[in-house]
Amino acid sequence: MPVIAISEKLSISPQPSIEDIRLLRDSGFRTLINNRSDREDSIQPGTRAQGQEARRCGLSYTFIPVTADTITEGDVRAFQRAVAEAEGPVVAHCQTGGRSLSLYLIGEVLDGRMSVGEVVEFGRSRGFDTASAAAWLERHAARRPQVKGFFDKRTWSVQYVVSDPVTRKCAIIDPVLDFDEKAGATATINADAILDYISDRDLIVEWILDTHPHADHFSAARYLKEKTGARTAIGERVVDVQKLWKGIYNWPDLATDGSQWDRLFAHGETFKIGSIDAKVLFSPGHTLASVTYVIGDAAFVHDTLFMPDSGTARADFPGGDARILWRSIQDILAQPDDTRIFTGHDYQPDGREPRWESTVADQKKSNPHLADVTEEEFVALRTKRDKTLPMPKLILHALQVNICGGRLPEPEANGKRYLKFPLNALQGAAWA
Ligand SMILES: N[C@@H](CCC(=O)N[C@@H](CS)C(=O)NCC(=O)O)C(=O)O
Ligand SMILES: [Fe+2]
Repeated sequence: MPVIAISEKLSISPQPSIEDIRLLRDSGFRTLINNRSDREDSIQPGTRAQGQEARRCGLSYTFIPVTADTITEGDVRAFQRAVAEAEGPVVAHCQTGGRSLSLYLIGEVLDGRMSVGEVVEFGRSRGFDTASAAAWLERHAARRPQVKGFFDKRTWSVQYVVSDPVTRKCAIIDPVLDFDEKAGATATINADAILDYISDRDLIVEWILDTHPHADHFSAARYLKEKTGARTAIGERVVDVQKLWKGIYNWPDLATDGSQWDRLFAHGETFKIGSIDAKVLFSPGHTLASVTYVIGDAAFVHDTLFMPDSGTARADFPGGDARILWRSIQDILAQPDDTRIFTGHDYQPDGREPRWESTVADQKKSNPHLADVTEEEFVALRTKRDKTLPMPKLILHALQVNICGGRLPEPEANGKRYLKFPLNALQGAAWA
């Protein structure tokens, strides 16, 4: 039976017979991985008989069945983990060895150690047709949305257009409506830059998404809905934020059922941007309603994690909670290591250029609020730091607009719109 070495630790082979398993052991292999479902044909021994024989011969045995057409990234990661954790050398098989080879090669490309062209050549030189692995990788590349960030210097906010290169459909995330509190003036400079980008590229806006009701700027969701006709959405717990602030603003007419948005997303709900799958993670802690949008391989985490040199978001707004924020962050970090993380703010430490993209792996490795930090340590450091932070200068301006989905207050009889502020309603005065 031909056994072909494909890395220092891993070899592949076609289906071994029961007798072959002992021969594999005798030639030094310590682990056998079976990538074949049971009962594909009548002569394969099947996982039960194979497992028994492998164990009898002192080999570790792992069963990760896949079919060529339905391999998932989860299968690839499970295969990588099995090889990494196994005692080597390892031999993996399916019917011909082709599927085992595909699992290995796809993992190499996903981790950036090989290109798709190299995969094809690697297979050819070893007598395998790797067209299905190459096709898998091309499909996967199409699952990688294009992400354009727009930085607003005035509020250090990052707004996004996330698009599907195949269908040209896109979502806008966390757009900012400009506001100068000294002049009481609003403008649509940021939102219009987003609209220009969209029209230059012939994108079709499907969604206008907010990650949470922002406390430091107005949302431009309403304005952009009027311009594009796209649907607006936010996390369903926004109703709790509405109830909380309805009391603070003493605002009996405020509807607290989330009816200001076209859709309220629950934890785990899925939707699509063109052909790309998106899902919603409930990520409270910074606010009661915060969500993360995971779109293809990109997670829009807004005010949970900042760049790895900038720590995490504060948890001391009304409805905030450092321990709950910690748990939300752990859920984000449970995404695959190569997930792209797009933050909602960058406060430019030491005046460096604004940056907003990292990965789960970067965050785990170098965010000082997370790397080698326990839950208790995080809660302590977050609480201590939050005591030193003044309230955002626009919190009272912003919430009354953002709990209405970015609608400015209705004009009064003279045609002018007015904001309303409670006095002595918030903690955190400059002298407190
Ligand atoms: N100086 C800013 C502060 C804004 C602020 O508090 N940002 C929140 C996110 S909405 C935060 O988490 N800040 C973390 C920090 O400042 O360390 C303002 O007044 O707008
Ligand atoms: Fe925020």
